Amino acid sequence: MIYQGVIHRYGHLLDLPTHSKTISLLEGNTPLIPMPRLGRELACELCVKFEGLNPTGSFKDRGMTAAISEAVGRGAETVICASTGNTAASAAAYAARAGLRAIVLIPEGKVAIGKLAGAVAYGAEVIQVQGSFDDALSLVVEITQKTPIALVNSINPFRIEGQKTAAFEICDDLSGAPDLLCLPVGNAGNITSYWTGFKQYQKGLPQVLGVQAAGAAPLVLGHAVEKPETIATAIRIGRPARGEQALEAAQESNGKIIAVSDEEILSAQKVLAGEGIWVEPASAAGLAGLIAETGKGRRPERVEGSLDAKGKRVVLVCTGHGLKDPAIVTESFESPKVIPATYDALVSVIS
Ligand code: AN7
Repeated sequence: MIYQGVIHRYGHLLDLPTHSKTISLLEGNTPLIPMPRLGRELACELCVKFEGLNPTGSFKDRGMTAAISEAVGRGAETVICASTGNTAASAAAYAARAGLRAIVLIPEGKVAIGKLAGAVAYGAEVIQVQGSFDDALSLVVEITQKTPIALVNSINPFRIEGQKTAAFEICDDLSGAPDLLCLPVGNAGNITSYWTGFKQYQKGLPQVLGVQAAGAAPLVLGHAVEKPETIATAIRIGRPARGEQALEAAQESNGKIIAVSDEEILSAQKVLAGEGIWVEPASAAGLAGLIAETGKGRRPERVEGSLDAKGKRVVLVCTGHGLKDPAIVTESFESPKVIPATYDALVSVIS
């Protein structure tokens, strides 16, 4: 049968109201890519769930199809979200598909260009807020309490329902849950969705390693971060809406939530690119966390109580495509060489 998106495939497992009217861009069905070379280095059986291959380039599309389907089915005319970028692009695309007005609030100057461009291209009204994602989210919550505008951040329960489908796909592809799941944590909707999905699907439960950026690690510090900072702008979030549920997922799964530095994130991004998988910085946090926990260079303080991945089936969730944030790469490499259009010049420049 032709693939028709996550609601068509897994709708019977999603708690969506009967008034929902499916709006889909055939999101989901993303590949679980084996990583044999990197797996050998880390002494585990490693795969990447490449969520950057969704229609708007991130995992957000799984939840957005559900949230927009519900909103349009109940007659909403306008949707709104706060976003570090990917939610904005996804909301904009699905709202366009549904014929809804989309308003997206982003932290001024802190959204990667591929995400901002996406939101604009899909026709959203983009508003920059002089503040953080957390400030923007507070504004969005307030306006949706006072007006009929529909909120499509992951506070919206249908977002979580849709995002559970990634856990279902992994279990279907592996004929069971992996032993360990590593993923970045920002507002904590995704870790909540995976854990809910694995528990519901009953094909086994992974340990969950949630990874925050050190400059935006409220769940590791145990308190909100007023001024979050990280080059991984997707997870530059100081007050995660579903923080409690993220901590529960880590605890119930016998996993943990850790923080990694921006250097570790960028280095993990390079490692993945060296295997042919280009992801945005936030999406490399899962690998950075796995390396910090189990790699040869693991930090001494992590040896005690660190997760053991040896010989285990490990899935890295790579949440967004590298094309979302080209600047992080192009700013750090030298411009490609320029040569005259002659054979001799080519030979001399490559030898
Ligand atoms: C690539 O788009 O919060 O822990 O507003 O874009 O569910 O928040 C993005 C988050 C990981 C963290 N990886 O997921 C937004 C937004 C990427 C992301 C996360 C995000 P959550």
